[in-house]
This record gives sequence, C-alpha cells and structure tokens, in this order.
Amino acid sequence: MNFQSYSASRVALIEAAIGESLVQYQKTASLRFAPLVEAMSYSLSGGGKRFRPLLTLASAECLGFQAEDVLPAALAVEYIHTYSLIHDDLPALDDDDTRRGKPSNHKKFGEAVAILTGDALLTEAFGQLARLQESTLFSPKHILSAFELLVSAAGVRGLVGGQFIDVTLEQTQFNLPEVEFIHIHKTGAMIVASVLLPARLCGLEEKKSALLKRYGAALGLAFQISDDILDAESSNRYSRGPRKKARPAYSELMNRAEMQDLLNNLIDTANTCAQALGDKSSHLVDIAEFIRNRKH
Ligand code: GRG
Repeated sequence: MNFQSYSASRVALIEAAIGESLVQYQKTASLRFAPLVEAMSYSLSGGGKRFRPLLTLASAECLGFQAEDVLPAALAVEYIHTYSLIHDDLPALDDDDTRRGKPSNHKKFGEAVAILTGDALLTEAFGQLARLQESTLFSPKHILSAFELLVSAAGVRGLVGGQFIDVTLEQTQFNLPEVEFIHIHKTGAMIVASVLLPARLCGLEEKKSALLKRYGAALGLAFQISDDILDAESSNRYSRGPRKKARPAYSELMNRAEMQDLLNNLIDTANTCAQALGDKSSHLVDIAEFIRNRKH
C-alpha cells in the first residue's frame, strides 16, 4: 500500500474514532454541557493533519498490532495536541486569532470557554487512554506504563515545560542547544510519546524501544525544522502579529540550505532506526519521508 492510501485509510479511522468519542460525550454528559462538547468538537474536527495519532497507529502496526487496537491511545495524543493549540492561541500566550484558516477557539467561543475546552481535552485524553482496559490485548501494568509515558510527555518534563521556557525566556538571541532544548520538550516529547505508546502497551524489549525512541526523537526535531522552513518561506502562514521577543526558531540561526541539511540528517537517522525494526516499519519510514518533503 503506498503512503497516500495508507495515510488516507488510517486518518479516516482516526477521524471516525474522534467523531464517535464526541457522540459519546453528547450521549453521556448532561445536555447543559453540550456547548462545551461543541467547543471541543470545533477544535478536534478543525482540519489537523493527525500526524501524532498516525504515528501511534504506524508504530503499533510495526509491532504487529492492528491499527484499531490502539485507537484510544491515538485519540489521547490528538486530544492533548488539540488542547495545546487552543491554549497556545490564547491572548496570554501567542494571541492568534485564527487556527487552520478558521477563528481560533477563543475567538469563536470566548476566552473562558477556550480555557475550559483545553482543560476538558487534556483531562479526557486520559479518559480515552483508560478505554484500553476494555481490550484483552493489554495488561493493566502496561496500560499504567502508557499513562506514565503520556504524563511525562505532556507535563513538566515535556510539552508544558518546553512551553514554559519559551514563554518566560528573556533572551534576544539563541544558540542551537537552547533552541533544541525548547523543541525537544515543546514539540518533540509528544511526538516521541506518540511513537512509544504502543511499545509501552506491549512491554516491548528495551533494545527495540530504544530504536523507536530514537526514531521519535529525530522525527520530533525534524518536524519542528520543517515547520520553521515552511514558516520562513511563507510570512503569513500563522496569523500571529510581530512577536515582541526573539523566537527560538531554527530560521534565526541557520539559512535555508543549512536547515535542509539538518532536516535530511534527522530524517536519515529516523529511518535507520525504523528500518532496524524490520519490514513492518515501512509506514514509519514513509511518515519520515513525508516530513522531509512536506509542503504544508
Ligand atoms: C499551551 C502547553 C501549551 C503548549 C503549546 C503546540 C504548542 C505548545 C505550540 C504551537 C506553536 C507551534 C506552531 C509549534 C510548531 C510545531 C507545532 C506543534 C505545530 C502544530 O502542529 P501540527 O502541524 O498541527 O501537527 P495540525 O494543525 O496539523 O494539528
């Protein structure tokens, strides 16, 4: 199956599972909460690439599972990603009026509702992960290990920690280690977790887990560099106005060719790690190639 058909079929699975999860909230929560579920739905269904949940499915398939087996874990990472974008767009953070070509959540529903929508998505992400208990494939011990991984990737040691450094830093100039430190946490940690969740769920041996972790870490930085390349090439890609502080972006430190070289090296590293996992890793390799060549 070529990458286009593979990603279309897996993204369709993810979209259907997200839709079903929202129907469940509408069914089981009081009708009075319907507008909150609508605000969750607005951002969850807002045209994201589904890059992180796709990684979770491809990693699971590399380990011999069916994509359907790990959908609750895939939903958990997409919920957390969506919450982080809603909160990142708030006036206190990046102050972005639009997201994916539509009004950002706080522009559509107001700031208070946007904060609560993010809170609900973050919390319900762990509710989605807990649904793995319904499967006979995973032991409680391994599900708990998946929880621990997601907590560390989303919290102080990952996404929130990286975002904290980004919003509180006072520098006007950055060096490469500082830029990498921020992105390893802010962007990379959730990408590593997306790849590693299936490994945790089956108690994968250390050597293979380390390969998946190195794949995810290289891909996480590559994703950020590709984002910076696209950002630098299109001045109106994000709606944000002029940032008051310097941005910890690769484009502040390197020219286009240097960024492309670094991106190529990271993708090559990711692919070497994936290929060492055997012939079922081809979708992980294709995803890395998509990042190398992405245009959006
Ligand atoms: C508020 C705790 C907190 C964290 C926010 C995600 C984030 C941290 C900031 C977003 C700023 C940004 C544009 C970072 C670049 C990398 C990135 C996360 C891009 C957006 O992810 P995509 O491209 O988005 O996967 P889609 O729209 O496809 O879901």
